[in-house]
Amino acid sequence: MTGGSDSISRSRSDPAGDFAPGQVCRPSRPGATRPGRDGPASFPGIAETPCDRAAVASASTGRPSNGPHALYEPIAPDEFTAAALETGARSLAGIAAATLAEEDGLSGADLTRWQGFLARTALDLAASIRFGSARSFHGMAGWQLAAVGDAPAEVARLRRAFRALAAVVGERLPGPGHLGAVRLLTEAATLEPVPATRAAIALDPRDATDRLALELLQAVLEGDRRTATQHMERALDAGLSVRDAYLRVIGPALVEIGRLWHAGDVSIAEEHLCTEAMRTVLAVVSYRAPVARPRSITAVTAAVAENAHDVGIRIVSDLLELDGFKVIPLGADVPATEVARAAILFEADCVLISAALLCHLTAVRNTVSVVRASTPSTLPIIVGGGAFSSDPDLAQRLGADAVAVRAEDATAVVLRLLGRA
Ligand code: B12
Repeated sequence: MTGGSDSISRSRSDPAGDFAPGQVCRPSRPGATRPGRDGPASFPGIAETPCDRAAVASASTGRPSNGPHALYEPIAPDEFTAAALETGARSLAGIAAATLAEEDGLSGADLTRWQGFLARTALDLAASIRFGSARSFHGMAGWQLAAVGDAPAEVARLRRAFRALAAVVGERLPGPGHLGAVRLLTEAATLEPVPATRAAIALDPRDATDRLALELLQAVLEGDRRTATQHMERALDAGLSVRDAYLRVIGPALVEIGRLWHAGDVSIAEEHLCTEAMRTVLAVVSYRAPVARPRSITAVTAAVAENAHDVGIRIVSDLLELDGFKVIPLGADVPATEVARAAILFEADCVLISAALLCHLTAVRNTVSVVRASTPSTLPIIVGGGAFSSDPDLAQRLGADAVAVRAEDATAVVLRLLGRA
């Protein structure tokens, strides 16, 4: 996170019960009027531009799926440089952050935050270089730039941060491979934020499902899970399909909270609160799911080791169940050997693995290889999640049979691989 802030800028109440466009469709920055406290009732952080639904559909991760990075040269896979970057991530980040601190007068918590951000950037860079995917790194950097895109000073600081890391990597990393790392970082510093991104991931209160997502967010940010679940139950009673509840309400609501978090409009605690409350809403939705005609296909699903993001794969699991699969959901941070063990124990017909960040890709490769080594060679392994959004070709390089970035594509991909399409 570059924008982590402890400012609280969400609405405490919405007496008018209204998210009127224009009135509430605006980003809230720290220091701006606080709705519900010292200003008109509104939900913060909603972009002025109505969202582009097609873009939302294609960028379900909330990250840019294409962009200027397409202009740059590919990079060759380089294990040596990747390992050196991983080993040195914290110290390289420390030195780069010190340079940034000097240039920008940073100290205390700000400095620590940038140090953490740069260490994660070094790990993401390591994964991009290990698997030869310049597109992934540029996609991640483009998303970072876009997420602070309405704050020019933050964009400029982010560029300086990428340059500072490039300089340290150039000086300290051994071997000729460091030139590739320096190049990717330097290119990242020159990327333009993808202007559509902020609008594309924002919710439009004029759209019925977006509005429901806003109502849920409003309720959970007020610490009111009961109201959130009641909103959802009412919408389901009124005809909202379970599939749309997952894909058009809960998923976008979480992506929106990520955007607000990234922009510094909600705190980490508020994001945690929101994710936690959404689990309750998810439980209500899955309870309301119609029983599907069984297909006799068993799927083991898991977020790879060190991936704490399990809501995406939970949605994938629930959608597979809606489509008649028997699902064995293993949740977050699952060691490779345990994925393999579950695949054997439950006689899985397919395994679906989720990775949110680039630094999870090595664990994906490891999981694929452990599962392959202990299950029939015909068992399809499908990967997906945010880590693949900029470069779907990565799936093949990691040994998987297919990638499906969006949850709604999982069923079709599995059926195709099993020859049952
Ligand atoms: C909630 C959240 C967390 C929670 C996760 C809680 C939980 N139990 O899930 C916590 C607080 C733990 C967390 C931690 C971190 N997070 Co986080 N997190 C988020 C947030 C806000 C929402 C994630 C989410 O649930 N999204 C909604 C779901 C529905 O989307 P999804 O996961 O992408 O899944 C969809 C598709 O990708 C797809 N899919 C997913 N998996 C699979 C698998 C298959 C097989 C298929 C077919 C499809 C598929 O289906 C889903 C539905 O469409 C996102 C913001 C965002 N834009 O998503 C950031 C985000 C993903 N996190 C981010 C970061 C940086 C982190 C941390 C590194 C932060 C830190 N300082 O420590 C850590 C890393 C932790 C770790 N080791 O994994 C960044 C990643 C940026 C990047 N580099 O690309 C994001 C984008 C936020 C941001 N603004 O920068 N995070």
